[in-house]
Amino acid sequence: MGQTAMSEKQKRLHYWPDTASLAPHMCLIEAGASFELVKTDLKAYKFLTAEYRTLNPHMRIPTYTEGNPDEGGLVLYEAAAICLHVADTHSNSSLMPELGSDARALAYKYMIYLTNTLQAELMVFNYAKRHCDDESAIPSIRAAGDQRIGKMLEFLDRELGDGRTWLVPGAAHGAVDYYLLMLAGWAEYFKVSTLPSTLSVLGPYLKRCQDLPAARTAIEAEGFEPNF
Ligand SMILES: N[C@@H](CCC(=O)N[C@@H](CS)C(=O)NCC(=O)O)C(=O)O
Repeated sequence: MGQTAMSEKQKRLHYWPDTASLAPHMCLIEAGASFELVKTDLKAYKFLTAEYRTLNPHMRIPTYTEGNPDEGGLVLYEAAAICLHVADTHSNSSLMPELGSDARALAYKYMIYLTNTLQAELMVFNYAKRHCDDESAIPSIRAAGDQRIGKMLEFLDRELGDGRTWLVPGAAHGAVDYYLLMLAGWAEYFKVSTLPSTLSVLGPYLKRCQDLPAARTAIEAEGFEPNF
């Protein structure tokens, strides 16, 4: 009796436009969830209050909560974990293929590939100064990252080149497509030398992802210019 039903718990997503909160934001919209968007400018916020640190010790965006964090409510960070949790709690959505299916296994493969490779590399590229003691090393770190990001985007272009509509062959669009749209948007914004939009299959695929109603709605709500 004491427990609030999951559907009644207030959901909140701490976001900043066009950052790692974008895929969770699109997944929440796709799932039809009702949630509050909390704009959280870390540059200003981290010096102003310790409140956010209690939610996310890494002081990163995004953080997602369900219910009151002070009363044992769920506090979740890591963008991919939020996307997968939203899929799990909205199993009537097509965010992830059916549990136990081959398609579901492939969706895990792509989600983990994206977080472990493309996202990690984009972070090093963007925050190169955090990866060296000597500032003169920054251009070389970025140049190596640029090459590696290009190879990853070309790999994804080849994967999509077999005629599939969405990243998981034969499946509906879902969380992995929103995740790739988010990461490719950063690559485009960072002006890497292999721009995702210029790749023959990946480019049109990204446009297709961006045209999905949940993507359009999230981009409009966050108020940034679409990357594709
Ligand atoms: N692995 C984390 C990374 C989150 C992350 O680094 N977010 C960036 C925005 S895209 C951030 O908060 N950066 C602020 C900083 O690193 O100071 C995730 O996927 O949620």
